[in-house]
Amino acid sequence: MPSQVLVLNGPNLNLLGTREPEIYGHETLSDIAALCEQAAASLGIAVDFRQSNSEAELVNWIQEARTSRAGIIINAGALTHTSVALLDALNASGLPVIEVHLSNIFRREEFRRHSYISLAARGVICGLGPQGYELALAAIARLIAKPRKRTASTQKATNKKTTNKKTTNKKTPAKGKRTS
Ligand code: CA2
Repeated sequence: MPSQVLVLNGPNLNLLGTREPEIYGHETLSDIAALCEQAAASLGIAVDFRQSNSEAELVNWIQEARTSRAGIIINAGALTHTSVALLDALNASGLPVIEVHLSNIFRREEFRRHSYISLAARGVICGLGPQGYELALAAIARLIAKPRKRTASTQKATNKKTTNKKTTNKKTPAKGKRTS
């Protein structure tokens, strides 16, 4: 069975394609869902694409994903800038998370520049419209296939631990006994 990725969309994203096309484009959320299905199929993964206007429902879905999904892609809408509950749920999931925004949140109002979601995300894609979801899927497919790479510092810490273990495993000679 292919790995399944949860693609979550937050408040008001169900309105896509109906208003503010100069910011969010003309595609509807159903168009983006279809794009994701197509992209996922070509990457050999599956998507579970959802939208909710309720923060609680989004938190519940993230909690459920912990045991049944391989990763999460999230456009939390306006909750991006307010929700510690979503941040905590994402961190608790232990899953790789990619954050997506249709618009470039850094070219807009000041309050959109801060994201709680980013603190849980392995990567953030914004300003590329629906293509951002495709890119996020490609990125998460690689993260799923290849678990987290060790950085030079984590590798150094592991080496140190191994060396310490070897040293402490050495039998200490009993008092007064010679070892050679
Ligand atoms: O750019 C994005 O994807 C956002 O997550 C969209 C959110 C916004 O609050 C974030 O700052 C950036 C808003 C989604 C509302 O979408 C609408 C679409 C059409 C008409 C009205 C709202």
